[in-house]
Amino acid sequence: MHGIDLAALSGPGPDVDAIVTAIALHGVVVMRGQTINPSEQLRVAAFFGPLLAERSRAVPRRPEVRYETDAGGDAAAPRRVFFNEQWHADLSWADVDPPVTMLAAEAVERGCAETQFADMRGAYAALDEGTRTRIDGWKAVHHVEMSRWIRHGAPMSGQPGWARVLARRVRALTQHVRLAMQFTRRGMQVRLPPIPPWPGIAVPVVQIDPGSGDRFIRLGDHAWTVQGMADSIGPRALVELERMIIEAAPVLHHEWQPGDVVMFDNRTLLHRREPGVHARVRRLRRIVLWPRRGDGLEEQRVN
Ligand SMILES: O=C(O)CCC(=O)C(=O)O
Ligand SMILES: [Fe+2]
Repeated sequence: MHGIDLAALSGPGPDVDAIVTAIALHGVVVMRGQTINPSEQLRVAAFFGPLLAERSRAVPRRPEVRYETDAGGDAAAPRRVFFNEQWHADLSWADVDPPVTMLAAEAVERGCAETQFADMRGAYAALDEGTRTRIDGWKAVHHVEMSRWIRHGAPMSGQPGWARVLARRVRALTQHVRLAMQFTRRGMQVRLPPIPPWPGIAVPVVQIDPGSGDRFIRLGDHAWTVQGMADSIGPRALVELERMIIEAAPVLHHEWQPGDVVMFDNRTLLHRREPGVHARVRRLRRIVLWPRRGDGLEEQRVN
């Protein structure tokens, strides 16, 4: 999108509305040449709706802004970014769907990992009638810890899966309490990261985009099984369906340039960091928007 100077925005208005419309229409909006620091990014993001507090990797004193940092070629990078390299929707395991994510390039070297977006409306449109009928009525079960265990458990650590799931859950609860105290003390209005119910929330695999009326596929790395299927069948069926859907989906490759701010529809797209590219400096700041109460998006999720 041209002609938008995010730092100059003073509040909700025509520019914010134009960006919202463009996201609904195109899925991804790229605004180049922006100069916004973390505070400005936060101020501008808040014009679009409530913000989510991050549990980890937050900017100091700015818990709504999370850093995705690559120092360039450091040995820990492949492991740290592993989950960002899987096709996912941010917080698809939450009880409501965050509608939009904003990524701002703070420092990006030429040749650093792209961010890739897969259009799930296009994916549904490309499915054959047989598959559409087969998945009609499917609900995928999304849970951030369960999916990491079931999908990726073995290669990630020697610890038994259940111990890691439990440890992550205790950590999430502790962080929740710490953030709640922090915000209450400062009188801030921010959504705390939700704690997902066990063993996940059931999310319809085929959904209708309220804006366009198009059907789209809702899956991604946080989904780990299909509700009602045996554990010996569900996880495999889901991964196979997802592979097919990604193959069918139109994919946008975003190469980062300094000054880029990207906002995308976190419901009708999946995204990932380009896998296997870790050699270059890359620092992005992420802000996740939360639905406004009563704007219809909270009713979107049918469990
Ligand atoms: O680093 C990227 O390209 C994507 C990061 C991401 O998916 C996230 O922070 O949720
Ligand atoms: Fe993400």
